[in-house]
Amino acid sequence: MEKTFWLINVFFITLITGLTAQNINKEQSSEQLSLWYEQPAKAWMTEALPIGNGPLGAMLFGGTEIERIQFNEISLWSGDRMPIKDDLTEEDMGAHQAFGDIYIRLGHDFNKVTNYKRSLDLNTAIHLVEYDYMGVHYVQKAFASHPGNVIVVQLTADKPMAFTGDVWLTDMHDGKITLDEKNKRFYSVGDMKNGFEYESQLQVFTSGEKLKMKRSNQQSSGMEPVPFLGLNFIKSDSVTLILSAGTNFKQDFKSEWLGEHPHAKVTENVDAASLKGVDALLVEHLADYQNLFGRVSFDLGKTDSSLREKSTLKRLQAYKMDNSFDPELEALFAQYGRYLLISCSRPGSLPANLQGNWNNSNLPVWAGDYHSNINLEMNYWPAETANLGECHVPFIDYVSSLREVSALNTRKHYGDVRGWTIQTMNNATGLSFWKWNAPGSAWYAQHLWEHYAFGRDKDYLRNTAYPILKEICHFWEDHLVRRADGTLVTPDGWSPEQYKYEPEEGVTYDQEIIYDLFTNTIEAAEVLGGDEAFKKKLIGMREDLLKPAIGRWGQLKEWEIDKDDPEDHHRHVSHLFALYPGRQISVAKTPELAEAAKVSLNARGDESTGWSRAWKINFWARLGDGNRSYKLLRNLINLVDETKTIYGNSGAGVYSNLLDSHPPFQIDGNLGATAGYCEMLMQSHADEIQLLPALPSAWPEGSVKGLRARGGFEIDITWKEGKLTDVVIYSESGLPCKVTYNGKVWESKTKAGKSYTLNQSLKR
Ligand code: FUC
Repeated sequence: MEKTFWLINVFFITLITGLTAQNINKEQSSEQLSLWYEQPAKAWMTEALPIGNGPLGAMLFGGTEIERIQFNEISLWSGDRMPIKDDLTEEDMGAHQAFGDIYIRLGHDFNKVTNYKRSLDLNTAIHLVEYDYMGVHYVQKAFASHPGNVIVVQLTADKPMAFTGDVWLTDMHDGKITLDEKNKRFYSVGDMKNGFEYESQLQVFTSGEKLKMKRSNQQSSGMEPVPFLGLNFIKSDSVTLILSAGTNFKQDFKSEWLGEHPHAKVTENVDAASLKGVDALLVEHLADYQNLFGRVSFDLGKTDSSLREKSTLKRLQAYKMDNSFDPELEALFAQYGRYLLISCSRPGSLPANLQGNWNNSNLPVWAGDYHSNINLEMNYWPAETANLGECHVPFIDYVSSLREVSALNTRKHYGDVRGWTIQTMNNATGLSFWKWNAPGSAWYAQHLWEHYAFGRDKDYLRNTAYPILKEICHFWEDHLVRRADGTLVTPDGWSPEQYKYEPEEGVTYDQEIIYDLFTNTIEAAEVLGGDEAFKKKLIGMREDLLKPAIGRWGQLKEWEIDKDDPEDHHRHVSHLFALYPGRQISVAKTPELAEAAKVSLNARGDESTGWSRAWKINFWARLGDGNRSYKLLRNLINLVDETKTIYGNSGAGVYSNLLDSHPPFQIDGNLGATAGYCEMLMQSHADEIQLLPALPSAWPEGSVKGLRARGGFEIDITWKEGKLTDVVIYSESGLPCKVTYNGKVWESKTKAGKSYTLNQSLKR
């Protein structure tokens, strides 16, 4: 099926100068962009609300008797740092660790509290708790400042001397907690017995003078509100807390991952923030956060006002039970993924793990690790399209940091090969555990290329991305097997996580990811020039790779041998990598394979784990079926409270705090879903920008502003009655631009820094 495009010869372009990303989005109000609840959270996983600044993350409960603020630092890991043994165990790999909690005891009996509301405003990244108690109106405001690397909590009231209670800090390990009584600062200092040292400091400000230290004989476990060492305040006008935490983790294999003790840095953060004060910190926080968050807006339609007034929990219940039409909740969920990524992935720290940076356990499920066979990659699917390129950087830095250690591991396992790859479970220091995932590093490499494809920073491509792409190609040059007929296959592939089958040749998942790696590297070599021989070699090898093929029941084959079971509802759909996030299969260029992908997807079914549903939103968007994507989206915004691990289809969806349930909580489903919205509304993987490629009939009217397309473009799209009405394209890099909608094409040169309004040409 050839798509017939015709070139519009006459089109109208309005040049708007000076329109930049930063001033296009003030369109979704805080009201529309808030999660809110009528009761304090009881359960960490399903109810508490997350804030974070990249390195620090916290979950807030909004308690009135006791408030609990559970916090994390993204580099606090147990386990070993260095690949010391041949057969690593899960214990060697360790796990991401919980750090500690702040508790504030106010003793406001919730039964006597009125007008209670706790909320999280995605526009400002502020968590707010408000209520009335004994004639006093109480407000608790909390935010995580990225510029200051602190978490700030401020309690105020409309009457003086309203606060009497205790505050204390806990530690989830055997750290020592001390209190500098004079300066009202808590310290928790410890080490993980693996070389990693950590420290947190909590500065307390109260207005009353009657502050005293309180000791208890009971040891705090970090889970229960037992003050080991508390600070008691009496009749204070307000309570302000400033927390910072850090470790000596250094993202450098050569230094054995060890840097400075965090004491100086944490002290500096808390001192500087204390000096600044909450108001100045807030101004700084808003400028930083909104610069990222404010770039994109989603208007997917209006929710009925009677529904809009309800709490997030009630809306989720209505969405599930009454099949309510709630496009504002859907837009909120799209933005939540952006909020979460901004809050747990900032340059200078580790990437988002399985739970982003929100973890209350020292034995989190799957170690709270970096899973290479879908999860870590999915976390970063929205990074570029949802206009958060900066938030992609921690993943890229992480990949860079793995090179040497992974090359050692790879040679131990694969023998005499160049380059490197990884296993399925990975920690912060490149310790790899469980099944080898041979194409894992090539999948990571896709992200390095995509960061260039959207951002067009040639220096980055030359100095950071290309050397890594190239060395991963070297791994495949050495590891691929050439058959007698010249075909290149992987010798030992495994389609994740199909336990029934032993490793074998030419598994589709491997072949497609290698194809993607070679394609990206070839394009990178073209951009940079000067590596002709290598480029030619890759072109030849790509040609010889075993390609995706159609099986006996019309499915896209998962293995070379046609053994796919039509009753297989496995959550992984690895053989469709080429459809998304890859670009080898598309409706336009490979229609038969796209059709086969549909057959496979239909057989797999829509019901599966959280992340699997999110992936399927993206697949159907690439297949141009917006209604099916929408169905999957509804399947994902499915209120559940299941917290045990289930691999099948039950318990998957979202918790009342909108965090994705695998189950249990796993952040990939949130982030993959946000990527899905972007793919439904715009795609740019096929050398053109496709507008509204998979618009569902549930969103007849709306707009999306600030999405990012490959080639360095930012796009605003408006539609009515399911049809495009307005498009504005902002060119960041000045590359030529090709836009398509419904078979119509607009092509033009662009100038960097200019915006183009395509009014008539595409709409007719
Ligand atoms: C992969 C998936 C599981 C889970 C785990 C963290 O192994 O198959 O469903 O998401 O990663």
